[in-house]
Amino acid sequence: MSDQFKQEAAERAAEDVTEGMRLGIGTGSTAEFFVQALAKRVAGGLNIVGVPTSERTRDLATELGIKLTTLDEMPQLDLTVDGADEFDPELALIKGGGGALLREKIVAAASERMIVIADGSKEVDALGRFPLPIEVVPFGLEATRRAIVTVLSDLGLPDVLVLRGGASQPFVTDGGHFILDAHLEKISDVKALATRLVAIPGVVEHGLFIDLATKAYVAGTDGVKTVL
Ligand code: ABF
Repeated sequence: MSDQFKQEAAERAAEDVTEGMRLGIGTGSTAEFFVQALAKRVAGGLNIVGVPTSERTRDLATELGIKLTTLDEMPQLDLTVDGADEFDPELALIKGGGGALLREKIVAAASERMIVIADGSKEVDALGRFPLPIEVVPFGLEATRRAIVTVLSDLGLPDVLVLRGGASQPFVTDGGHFILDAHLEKISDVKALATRLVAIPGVVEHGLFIDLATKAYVAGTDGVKTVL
């Protein structure tokens, strides 16, 4: 069922793509449905160029015949379409469950608009039930972890940080970094947390996307609703 909803949201977003668009293309299972829907429109004659947010998306889009470029070639984009792990009523997001948060955020920030595509299970009143991914450089991992714990304690949040993949075989991002997943339950002040995290030298990025998404297509049993 969830797959069907993801596909419906993705197909709705593909309808918003217009001729000549410069498009950021997201990562994850919902974004893959978007790539498939977009590929159908491209096969039908739509002319667009895409910037993928991960190697995985690059491979799929290439395979399906979507013309791609890089942000260096095309540093300003019209629209990014991407999934999310959670979104709140203000369209603040948690992303990065798939490990592509850094490229996803760079691409979204380079885009004039961002559409989130999701099934209804991602909609929450307050972010935090989904563990917040924090991308860190491998050098000085323990020092960075401690600095993050201090920030979480200062903000009254639980300080449970889990190295993705485990210590013996950590997950490595497309950028060569590690991810610490923070189990926070409920983030009361999203902006304060974001500001404090980016100030830590070993933190490359975090999965809080604030003031980036401009619209969400959310699919459920009642069809696809638009959140603005
Ligand atoms: C990407 O894919 C990520 O930022 C997010 O972690 C994940 C959502 O996954 P899915 O669409 O598979 O639920 O958008």
